[in-house]
Amino acid sequence: MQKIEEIAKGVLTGDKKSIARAITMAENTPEEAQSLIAAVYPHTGKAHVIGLTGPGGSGKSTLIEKMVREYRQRGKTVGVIAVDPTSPFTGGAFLGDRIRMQELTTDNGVFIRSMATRNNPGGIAKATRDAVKILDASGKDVIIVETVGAGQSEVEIIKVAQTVIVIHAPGLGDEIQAIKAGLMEIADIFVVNKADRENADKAVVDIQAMLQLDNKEKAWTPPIIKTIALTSEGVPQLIEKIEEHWQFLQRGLLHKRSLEKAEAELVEAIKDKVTSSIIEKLKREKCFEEILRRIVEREIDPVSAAEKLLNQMFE
Ligand SMILES: Nc1nc2c(ncn2[C@@H]2O[C@H](COP(=O)(O)OP(=O)(O)O)[C@@H](O)[C@H]2O)c(=O)[nH]1
Ligand SMILES: [Mg+2]
Repeated sequence: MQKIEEIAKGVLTGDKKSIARAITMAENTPEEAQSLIAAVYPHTGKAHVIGLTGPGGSGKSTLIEKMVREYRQRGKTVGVIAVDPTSPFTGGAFLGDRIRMQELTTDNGVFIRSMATRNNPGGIAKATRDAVKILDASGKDVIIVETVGAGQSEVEIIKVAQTVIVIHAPGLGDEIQAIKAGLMEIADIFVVNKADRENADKAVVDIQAMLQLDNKEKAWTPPIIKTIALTSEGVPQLIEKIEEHWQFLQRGLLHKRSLEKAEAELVEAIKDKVTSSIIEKLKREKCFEEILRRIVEREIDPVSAAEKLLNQMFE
C-alpha cells in the first residue's frame, strides 16, 4: 500500500520513474493500479488530450516528435503515448530513431511511452485511459495518443481524446477508404503529411470531397492541414488549429463531452463489476457444476444454461 502511495506522490510531482512505474502497473496489473488511479484522479482534468490516428507509415511518430518540439518552444509540457501493435513493446522506446529522441527523453517536460498491446489483462483501451490519467495528473499540459489504423479498437482508444487528428499521406494505397469507414465522424482535424510528395494535393482533394458528402450542420468544420513532418513544415499551423479547436471546445462542447465520457467509463466499470460479482456468486452455487456437466453431455446448450442460471438467481 505504502508503495502505491509513494508512486502516486511521485506521479503528482512529475517524477519520470514514478510515471513509468504507474503506467506499467496500469498495463500489467490493472486491479492493483486502481487505487493509484483513484489517488491521482482528483488531480486530472487539466490536460488537453490529442488523439492522432491513421495508417502505419503515414508519419505519425515523426510528426509527433515535431509537435512535441513545437509545444516545448511554446513552453508547454507534453506526454506521448504510442499504441502501436505493429511494433513490439520495447520498454519505453519510441520512434525508429532513438538517438534523435535522446534529447527529448532527457527533457523533464516531456514523457514518451509506448504501450504494450499484447497480454494486456484489462484491455488496451482501458490501459490507455489510465496512462492518460497518470500523465494528466503529472501536470502535462498536452497529451498526445498515437494509434494505428481505423479498426474498432483504435476508435475505442481514440475516444480518450478531446481533439482527434486523422492523418493520411500519399502513396499508401487506397487507405482513404479506411479513413472514410471508421474515422470520418470523429476527426476534428485532418492532416495530409508527406506534402513533399507529388500526390499530396490529390489526398487533400479526396478528403475535401468526403467532407462535402457529409452535409450535416456542424459547429466545427474539420480543417485539412498539409505537413512535411520530416522538416516540420506545417507543424506550427497544425498546433494553431489544435489550439483553435481547444478554444472551440471550451466555449461549450467540452462539458458535454466530459459528461459523455464519464458516463461511458462509469457504465463500463459497472458492467465489469456486475459481471465478475455475478459469475463469482454463480460459481459458488451447487448447480453450477451440475450445469457444466449437462452442457458437456449435450443436454443443454451454454446460452440456455446461462439464462437458466440467471433466472434462478434473480427469481
Ligand atoms: N517524404 C516524407 N517522408 C516522411 C514524412 N514524414 C515521415 N516520413 C517517413 O515515413 C516513414 C514512416 O514514418 P513514421 O513516423 O514511422 O510513421 P507512422 O507509422 O505513422 O508512425 C519514415 O520513414 C519517415 O521518415 C514526410 O513529411 N515526408
Ligand atoms: Mg508510429
